[in-house]
Amino acid sequence: MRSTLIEPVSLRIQRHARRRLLWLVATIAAFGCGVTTEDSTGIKPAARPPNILLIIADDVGVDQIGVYGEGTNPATTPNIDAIARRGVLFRNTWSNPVCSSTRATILTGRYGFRTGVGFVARVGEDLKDREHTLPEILARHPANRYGTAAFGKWHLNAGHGIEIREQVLAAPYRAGFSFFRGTYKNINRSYFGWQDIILQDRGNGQIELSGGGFNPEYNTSEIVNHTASWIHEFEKNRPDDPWFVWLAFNAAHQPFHKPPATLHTVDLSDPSITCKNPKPFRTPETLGPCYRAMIEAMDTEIGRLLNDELSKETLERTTIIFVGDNGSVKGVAPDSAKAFRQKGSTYEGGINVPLVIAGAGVEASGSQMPRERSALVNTTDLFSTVLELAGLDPKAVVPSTLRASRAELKGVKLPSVQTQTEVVVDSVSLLPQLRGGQSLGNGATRSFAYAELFRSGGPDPMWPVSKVVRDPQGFKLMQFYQYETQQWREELYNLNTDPNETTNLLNSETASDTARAYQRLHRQLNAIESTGWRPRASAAAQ
Ligand SMILES: [Ca+2]
Repeated sequence: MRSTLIEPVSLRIQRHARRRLLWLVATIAAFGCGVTTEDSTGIKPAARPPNILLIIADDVGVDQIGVYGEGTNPATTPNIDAIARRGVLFRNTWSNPVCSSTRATILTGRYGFRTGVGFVARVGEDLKDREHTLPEILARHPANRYGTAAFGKWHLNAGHGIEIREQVLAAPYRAGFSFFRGTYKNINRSYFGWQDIILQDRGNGQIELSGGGFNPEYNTSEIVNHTASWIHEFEKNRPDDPWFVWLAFNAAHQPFHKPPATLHTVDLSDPSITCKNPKPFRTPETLGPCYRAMIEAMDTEIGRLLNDELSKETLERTTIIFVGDNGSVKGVAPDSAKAFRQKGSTYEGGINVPLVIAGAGVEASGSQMPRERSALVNTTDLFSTVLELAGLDPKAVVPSTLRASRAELKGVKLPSVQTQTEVVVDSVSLLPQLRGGQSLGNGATRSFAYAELFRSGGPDPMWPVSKVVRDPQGFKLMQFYQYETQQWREELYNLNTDPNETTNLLNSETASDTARAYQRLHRQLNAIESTGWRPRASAAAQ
């Protein structure tokens, strides 16, 4: 790196002490239930668990991924399409409408109202140390301790101020990763000049923080370079252990730009295509090509990682998960009426994200088409799915209570969003659906999906506070918080007959089955909230 803003600094953070304590708690709980240690782990001793490569795309909805066949002008994504064709494509996956809150659901398996992350991470509304996360649990795998690393965009935490910089930047470590390299939040300046932070676990609670200079290499490619390097190094040092890699591309979040020409096939020669940031609204004709080129560049680099960087042997031992963190960006929708129904909204354009899973532990498709699942999925479900892929029983390995205490950040007040200490996990494993041929595998599937956006502060039409629930029959109930009245306004749609959500069924005389669906969904929302919903909207109204 040409400049270094952050000198290497060693921090002493008490994550390891916490891990030991949690593992002790889990073990005691298992013995308390009268089961053997072996049963309590849910381990299949003979099988080495797979590596898990979790790829997260930023601001890429189903409309941009070719294999989904939903967009009128998708990006060119042959490598993501190929992952789907090898494995399983989930048609009805809901994330939350923005980055941080979805990422928190994956890491914890819990809805945002439990973790307090309902919007873009802000102080007090970000991932707390008290949560139990995927990398923490995998790293203490009783049979094969996973190596854990995160690359690319973090953006699960907030915080600012020189005095706390090191602690803030160490957030990926506090969340359980032993290695991190990438940006703490979004790229501010350029994909060709981005702050490159490195965290390295040195053991005994010591973490080294370095880097921080502006890396001039193309971000999308560098993230893959760093991922590949870490995997190669890990496999050399710990050849018998699996790894869990959180590969969170900054792409295709703004700043919009023209990627290196070798990484995409989009013609960006028209001088009107400026790819200029910001305000991507109402200009899909000039930003759309850049956006699609950025997605294609990401796809190209995913292909390079899988086909060139990872050995065949490694690939065979790896489960690949590709998921979007929220819908496509506003302003690139071909239909301008949808411009405000994409990222940031709880309409389908904001929360229906791509999810494809293939590789180790996933039954091969056996045809040129992916096995497609229409079952409802929440991004929370990836939590239990990953644990079960690793041979772990979530019920046995997730502690029943949150941490009683957490490391405080000096100088930052972190208000408690909720006071519950019981860990409620909102995660349904997809493992049965990764097997079982073309027919739906056995196993529990969701009777509803849920998404939300909440935040403190006043009304903002760009980010409406809302919560939504849908059922497998296609009925979707939306509630929007009205600041003036402090009441919730409702809309009801039938996604099967009205996928664009144009006809609010509550505006007219409803058929009896619609009325029943409304009552059912209403009860469902109440049931979810009764398990601990803290009405952040009331905070928002303050
Ligand atoms: Ca995002």
